[in-house]
Amino acid sequence: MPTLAVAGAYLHHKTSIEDLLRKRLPDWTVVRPEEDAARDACVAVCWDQPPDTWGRLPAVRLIHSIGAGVDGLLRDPGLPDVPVCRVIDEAQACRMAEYALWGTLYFHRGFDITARNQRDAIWQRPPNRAAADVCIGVMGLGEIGAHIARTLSAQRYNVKGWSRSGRVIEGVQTFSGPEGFTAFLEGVEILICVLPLTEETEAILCAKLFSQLKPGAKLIHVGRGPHLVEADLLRALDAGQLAGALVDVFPAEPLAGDSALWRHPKVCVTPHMAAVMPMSDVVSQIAENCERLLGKKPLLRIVEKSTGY
Ligand code: NDP
Ligand code: OXD
Repeated sequence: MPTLAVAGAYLHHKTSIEDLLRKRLPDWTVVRPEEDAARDACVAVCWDQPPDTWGRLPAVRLIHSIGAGVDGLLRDPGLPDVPVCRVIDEAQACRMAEYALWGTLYFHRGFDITARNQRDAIWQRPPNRAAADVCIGVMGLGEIGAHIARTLSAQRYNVKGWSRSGRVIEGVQTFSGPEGFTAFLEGVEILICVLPLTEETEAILCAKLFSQLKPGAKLIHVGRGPHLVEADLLRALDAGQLAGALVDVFPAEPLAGDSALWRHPKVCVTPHMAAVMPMSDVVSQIAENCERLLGKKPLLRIVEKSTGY
């Protein structure tokens, strides 16, 4: 019987992924790395795996992320040199687009302002502008970012997008690489970060970037915590350079109770909830790759380790 080991936390899911994998792969033994049988595991299914994971899995031939982002795997210094696959899920991209649309409307239609005003019983209508007059910048145009850009463009927002290699998306003005970055940021009023975390993108949401946006811009951050320099964000908000931020991801999750972000009047914090993938989709993608590994067929959704995503 082939063996699969599940290492780390289950992301947001309460259902046991082990039970679902056992049901979907009845011919496999599903264990945790702490169990003796893990020494035979040819597949590791991971999210936030503990540092001692790899020593317990000497036979691993495929590492499968439970989530879309793989920074937690690729940044693991002990990661074995075997293929890493991830999950790419249409339902997740749709949910991310819903969150981005909600955040965009929250800022564009001034719900952030009316929520603050309500506390002081202030009756004041925020400006009511056409979507086409609002410039949105989407950083990252991959499986999720491209879906967000298309969704906002379909709502008539003026959408710009930025990627590494350059992507063409109908109705979206696209830019690429460091050379296209300044032109991308120019005039952006709502910036949405949906980048993967890599050496190039770490700390990209910093004072220099904020100063290149339209004054009073807003940030929607659904990428990864270390993209954002928190102190720069707080300074930009306090100085009025930025007028608001919706932040879903943090360097350490859950966000500590004493973080200034919880209490800042211009920050809306959400608990890494922009998109929770249906666990059935996650399990069926992992199972398919397990079967491919045994059948010596090409694996699906392999991560390009050299680019870091
Ligand atoms: P993809 O790998 O499909 O796409 C990544 C995009 O980012 C690509 O367009 C890529 O460019 C671009 N990119 C990468 N590096 C750079 C760079 N240095 N400069 C400019 N552009 C760059 O990722 P997904 O769309 O599937 O996911 C993106 C991220 O979203 C995940 O890595 C994760 O961090 C986050 N996420 C957050 C969730 C949440 O609930 N908050 C849920 C799911 C994901 P190119 O097209 O040229 O390759
Ligand atoms: C993620 C996910 O990568 O939820 O954040 O899949």
